[in-house]
Amino acid sequence: MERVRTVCPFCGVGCGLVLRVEGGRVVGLEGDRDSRVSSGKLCIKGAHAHEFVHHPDRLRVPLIRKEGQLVAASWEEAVGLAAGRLKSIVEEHGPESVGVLASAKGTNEENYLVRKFADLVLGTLNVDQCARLCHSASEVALSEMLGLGAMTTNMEEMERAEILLVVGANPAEQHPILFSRAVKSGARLIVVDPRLTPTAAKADIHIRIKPGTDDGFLLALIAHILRKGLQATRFLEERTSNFGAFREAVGTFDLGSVEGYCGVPLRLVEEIAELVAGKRTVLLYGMGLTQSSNGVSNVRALAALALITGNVGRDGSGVAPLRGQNNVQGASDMGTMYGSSLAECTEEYCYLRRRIRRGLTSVEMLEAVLTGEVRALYIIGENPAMSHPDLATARGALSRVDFLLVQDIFPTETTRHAHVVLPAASYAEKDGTVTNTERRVQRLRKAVEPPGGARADWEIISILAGALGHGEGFAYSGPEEVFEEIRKKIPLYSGITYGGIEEYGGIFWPCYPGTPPEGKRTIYRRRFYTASGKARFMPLEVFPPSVPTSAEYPFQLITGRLIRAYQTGTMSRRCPSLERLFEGPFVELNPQDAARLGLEGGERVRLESERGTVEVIARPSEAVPPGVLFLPFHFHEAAANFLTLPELNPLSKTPEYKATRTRLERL
Ligand SMILES: Nc1nc2c(c(=O)[nH]1)N[C@H]1C(S)=C(S)[C@@H](COP(=O)(O)OP(=O)(O)OC[C@H]3O[C@@H](n4cnc5c(=O)[nH]c(N)nc54)[C@H](O)[C@@H]3O)O[C@H]1N2
Ligand SMILES: Nc1nc2c(c(=O)[nH]1)N[C@H]1C(S)=C(S)[C@@H](COP(=O)(O)OP(=O)(O)OC[C@H]3O[C@@H](n4cnc5c(=O)[nH]c(N)nc54)[C@H](O)[C@@H]3O)O[C@H]1N2
Ligand code: SF4
Ligand SMILES: [Mo]
Repeated sequence: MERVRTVCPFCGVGCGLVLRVEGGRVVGLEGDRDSRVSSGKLCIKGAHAHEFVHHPDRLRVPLIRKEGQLVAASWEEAVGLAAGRLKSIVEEHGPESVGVLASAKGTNEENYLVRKFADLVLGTLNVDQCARLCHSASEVALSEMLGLGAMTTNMEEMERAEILLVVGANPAEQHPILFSRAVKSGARLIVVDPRLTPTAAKADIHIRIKPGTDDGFLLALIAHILRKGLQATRFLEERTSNFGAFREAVGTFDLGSVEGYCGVPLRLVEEIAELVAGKRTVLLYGMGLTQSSNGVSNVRALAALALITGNVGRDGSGVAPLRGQNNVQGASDMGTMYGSSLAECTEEYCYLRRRIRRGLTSVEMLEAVLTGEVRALYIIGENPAMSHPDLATARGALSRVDFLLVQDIFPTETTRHAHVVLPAASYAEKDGTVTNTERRVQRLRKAVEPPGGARADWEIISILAGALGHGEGFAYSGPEEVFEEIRKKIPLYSGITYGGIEEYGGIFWPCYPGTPPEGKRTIYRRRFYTASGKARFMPLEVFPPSVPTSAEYPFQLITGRLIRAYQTGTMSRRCPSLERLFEGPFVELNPQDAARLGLEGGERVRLESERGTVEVIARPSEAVPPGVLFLPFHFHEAAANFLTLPELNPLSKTPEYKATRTRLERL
């Protein structure tokens, strides 16, 4: 039996796996004891990550649409068709009529090639990926304030923190191994979440905040610290700019309003403010902050709190956006999220940066299909027919686009609309690198051959480029050669090599030829990555929650996740050990609301928003407060995004997945 060390394909923690290979098949796995991330531990998803690899549903051959049906085709025919359609659409409607969605499931090498393909071969700025639906508020706020849209710290520092302040994230379910590492040293855990999540259940203090009011709460913490004079004065003087104006603006904040606005007693605000100001604190956060019409202002407020308490760039502290997908950090570093910080990218890499217009973002691309502005979509490893908001509109766009090319490992709700489907290799079938939530670059290693005729994404992109007359710019012997090009183009990665990753068990970016060979675990120790080298305060505003409930739609719906399911379910729901735990799509509601509606639990109910309806089983639970519903977005049987609204945060272009006014009726 052969054992192949690689990285878990699910979340951004990046735990190490050892795949057991027999007769060309992955027959099992165990946690990699040598992994510097996980020391052999795995959560329930990682422990079953081999189960989808040989699933009979895997796409094995290219498919093309003939007379309305997707039928098997040769690579030659499928690639010829795709290249021909892309070419003619670009010629007829211009390069900006093509949109590309890249994949946070792809490696760094693959994402780099997607960006290069969009820039050089298609000439379109419309490149984006799921980070837009996720942490783009962090990209916006952290890069303008600190310089880079990434975690400032790492898991080892979390173990040295005295306080862990978790806002709008549920790492006990969504980043389990990171969470168990962070809490093991006994730091005080403060969790801000309207729901009593498994994370909140472990907290010393759980703030059951009113949904959508985090900017007010964070500003109240800041205002109290400044009023008491507890700020880190020397740090603020030496390392930050704009503090004066910021302080003045905060001075007018009415601390007395916090209880009514956020539902948090002032006494608790004061207690938490004093803890954060006085102790080494890591501020961890997630989708509760970013998937909101207030997303950017929420993250600005959180980063400002870290700055005024001096909790950046020093031991046991930091700002920690919990990045979602296994390679969402890397995909953004490679430039597939248009506008991601790439603070130091060289001119030549950003082929199109000099152009003034910005590209369309993920949700905007589908909207642009409906106006005729976008005519072709190339979707690699994303499933917008489940993950985008307002699915009726999103699916309408997918069914109307002139040409849809989808590259995935499984048939999905999105491939159903495709004109051409290309079968991709999974994580177990390819080499490359992925970057975890700590900025740690690790190696994926090929364990088995892809099924049938499936090919690695990097290879497919090269083949397509060749068919479009750009063979020479995409002729690579393998991922390592692509990585060598990345090193030359993206300075933050310039000191990283495959050999170095092997030697040090992963390398943190920034890593330059001169930096310590393991890269920089903690950034901003001496300077920020802004032009002046100082962190920059941004003005803070408190925005009311955008869509208040009404008599017609009396509930606020939060959509989110469960520990045993992953995203749109394409992979996790094909792991029999995880799917066995599936109890059918459900909505959680507070027992008081259930009683008022005459529900005992187990009944079928219809949820209805201004956009659509879904039918699920009612599950009364104290985990949600009265007036709030919780619906996981993993179920294709009852896709939560039929309910969500298409409105986007104007700066980050992230949908408001965490607040949809909804009505609930017994069926
Ligand atoms: N098991 C599992 N793990 C995953 C994933 C998965 O699908 N399944 N997906 C991965 C991805 S891509 C991502 S982005 C991460 C996401 O990881 P998290 O950020 O933890 O994501 P969510 O669970 O969607 O939302 C976090 C919390 O925000 C809370 N919340 C909602 N509204 C508000 C609010 O107004 N204020 C506050 N303070 N909190 C609020 C919700 O109750 C929820 O508990 O998880 C990654 N890990
Ligand atoms: N209502 C609601 N909606 C949400 C969210 C929410 O909290 N609530 N969260 C949002 C967030 S944070 C995110 S990140 C998005 C995720 O949205 P998506 O990225 O659209 O969802 P995934 O299910 O992660 O899709 C990944 C796809 O890649 C495929 N895949 C896996 N490995 C490979 C590979 O190696 N190559 C290729 N080519 N394909 C591969 C999988 O089969 C799957 O179809 O959803 C967003 N949507
Ligand atoms: S915590 Fe994330 S990376 Fe680690 S095993 Fe679980 S899903 Fe995989
Ligand atoms: Mo995400």
